[in-house]
Parts: sequence; structure tokens; C-alpha cells
Amino acid sequence: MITRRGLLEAAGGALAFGGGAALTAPARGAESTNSSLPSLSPLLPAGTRAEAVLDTLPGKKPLIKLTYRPPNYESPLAYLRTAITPNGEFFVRYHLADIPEVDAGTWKLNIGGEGANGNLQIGLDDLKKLPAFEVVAVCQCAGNRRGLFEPHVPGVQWGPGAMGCARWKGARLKDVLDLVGLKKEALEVVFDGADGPVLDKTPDFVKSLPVWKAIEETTLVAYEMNGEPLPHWNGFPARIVAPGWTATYWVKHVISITAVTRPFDGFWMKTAYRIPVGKFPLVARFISQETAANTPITEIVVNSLITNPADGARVKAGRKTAISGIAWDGGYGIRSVEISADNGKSWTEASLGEDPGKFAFRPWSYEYIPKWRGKLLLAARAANKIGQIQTQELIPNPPGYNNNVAQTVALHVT
Ligand SMILES: Nc1nc2c(c(=O)[nH]1)N[C@H]1C(S)=C(S)[C@@H](COP(=O)(O)O)O[C@H]1N2
Ligand SMILES: [Mo]
Repeated sequence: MITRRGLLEAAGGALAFGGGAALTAPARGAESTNSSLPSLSPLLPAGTRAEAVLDTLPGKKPLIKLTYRPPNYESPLAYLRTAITPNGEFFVRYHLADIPEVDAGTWKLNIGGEGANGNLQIGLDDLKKLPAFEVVAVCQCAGNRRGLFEPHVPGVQWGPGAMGCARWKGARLKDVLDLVGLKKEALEVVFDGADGPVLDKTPDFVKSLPVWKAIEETTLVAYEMNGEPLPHWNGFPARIVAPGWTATYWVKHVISITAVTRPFDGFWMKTAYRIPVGKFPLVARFISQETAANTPITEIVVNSLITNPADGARVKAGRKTAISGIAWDGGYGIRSVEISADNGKSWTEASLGEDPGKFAFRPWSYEYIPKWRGKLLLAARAANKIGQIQTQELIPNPPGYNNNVAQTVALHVT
């Protein structure tokens, strides 16, 4: 059994664990006995993921393992204190368990489809010959914070760490499509990765984007992440990067890119990753995939996270306490982060830190002097430049997506 001290050290990278040890998910707001230790399952309802353990995938630092087949590994909060998430600390999410180690020398990307003027197969060298572009962008699973849904919804019980922000480098998807040329009638662009289902009954993971999003200047076929080749677990040798949109479209180990003239109707478009129409204030629409009842999830909702101090931490009355975190949205840019110490009655603005770009994590900080001893609840909420603001109440939806409820940490003032 690894102690909470051990977990803290693992989170800081001081220790590496071969196997895993059970992580206890402290009840929401529970005061910990040694509250200088950050929780690795912060804010989750008690017992939500009793099976979660810290585990080290090859090439990664210890991550919170939620499932092994397929691999679903969350970044601990301690890895999310900076605008850029290092590759070794970046979360890992797969739907399918058959994940080949792709060989860069033999990897081929097929480009074509009935919505294109021709077909072509290119290798990694060819891809790298196209003009290279970089974008700093948040890759966030639509189901990030699903484990915080009350009432509980089924699915991987993610805490707040099913996301990361990296500097992605690659060719523009538009330039890749221009190699064959799109027909006027092209409606969507479809992506398939090299991974596949172990059992035939699981549908292959294939996604599509509307043409307008596919040819946006910032949408890339990326082969580098933070200045290095993509790690295997994050899509080596190339993946789609669709800044502003949830990571379900960021197909890893991409092997085929095809243009189609009719809505792509695979399971992962038609059935999964859909949200009720009209419930979320989304601007970006995927009209060819909309039905009267639901729409594919598109852009990332405005959100923020308090990364320091951790929930349950002990702070001193009358002393300046540094509060810090990150804020992000679907690419409109963060306008403000506000802090409330009175259950949302009043809010004061935090200072925004470095701005690595409108698709990136925006660090923020705030100094607070706790006045009274006892329990202190501090909440943070972000607003973006088009006036969207984090919600105070969860917007229920069956698959547990888009949780952007303003987060509260409970501090123990002594
Ligand atoms: N090939 C492939 N690409 C994929 C997936 C997958 O299962 N297979 N999952 C998608 C989902 S749902 C998410 S959240 C992101 C996760 O990216 P990461 O593992 O690099 O963190 O990958 C996306 N790309
Ligand atoms: Mo996801």
C-alpha cells in the first residue's frame, strides 16, 4: 500500500511505480488529516473510482490509471500547474485495445475519398515536406470531469485531468487535402487511426469534421508535440489536432483522411459523442451531423481549475495565501478569472498570466488573506472574450460531457 506521501512524491516525479496501488478518493470537501498533501482524485464523490491506481506506462510519468485495456490514464492535478503539459505527464485516452506500435519508416497516410479529386499515399517524410505550422492548444476529452457528475453517469470516471496543453507542430490539414484537391460537394473529412477493436463487435474509431473546420488554418496533421516526435501513447507518428474542439476529433496514429459528400454515419459520429441540442452555449456547429434532438459535441466550453492549493490544504489565518490555476476555452480567449470566498455572492478578479495563445491554458493567480479560522470554500470561474462564463450548476447530459461547473476547493484555515 502506497501512502499519500508516496503518491505526492510520485506526482512530483520523485518516485516511479511499476505496479499500482489503490488511490483513495477522499470524499468531496473532506478534511484530510495531513492536508499539505494534494489529492490525486480531487473533488470526486467518495467511492466513485475506488479502483484507480497510479501506474507508469512506458515513456510516461505515473498517471492515474482508470482502465488498462483500453488504456485510460489521467494526469494528476499536480501536472496541470503550467501552461504547457510535458509529454511524459500528458493524459492518455483510447477507445480500442488493439494499439499497434507504428513504425515511422513504413507508416503511410492515405488521402482521398469520393469527395476528393484523387487518391494519394504519402509517408512521414512527404508530410514533413509540407510547410510546418505550430499551435499551442488544449487537448481535452469531452468526458473530462465525468466522475464529478451527480447523479453519477456511466463511462470512464475522469477527474479533472483528462486534458493537457501542448505545442503541436505539423502540416496544415488543408495543405494535406490540397495534395488531392477537394470537390465542391465535399461535406466532411473522415479520419481513421491505426488502432482497432479487439472484438469485432466494437466499432472502429473513425471520426469526421465538417470541411470548414478541417480546412481552418490551425487544424493540423501534427507529428511533433512540445518539440519532440509524438509519444506513442499520444498518436505517433501523426495525429489530427483540431484546436478549440474536444479531443474526440484529434485522431491518433492517423492512417487515412478521406473527404465525403454525405454525412459520415459511423458509430463514433452517429451515436457517441453527442449532446442534447440547445443545452450548451456552443458557437461552432456541425450542421451536417445535427438531428432535431442532438448534435455532435464540438468546441471546448469555457473552464478553469484551481491547481494550488489542493482541496483540503491547510492555510494560515491572516497570511497571504497564493491561489493559482489555469483557464481555457474553445479558442475565443480568456477574458477573466474570478474568485469567490462567499459561495458565489461576490467575485473578485484574479491576475491573468502569460498568454501562449487563444487555444492554450491561461495561467492565473490570486492572493487571498483568510480572515477566520475554520473551513474556507474558494471558488474560481472563468469567462471568455465572447461573454461565456462557467456554470454554477451542472448541465445534465447522458454521456457526461462538458462539465464546466465552477470548481470549489475547501481549505482549512488555522
Ligand atoms: N486512434 C485514436 N485516436 C483517438 C482516440 C482513440 O481511441 N483512437 N480517442 C480520442 C479521444 S476520445 C481523446 S479524448 C483523445 C485523447 O488524446 P491523448 O490520448 O493524446 O491524450 O484522443 C482521441 N484520438
Ligand atoms: Mo475523449
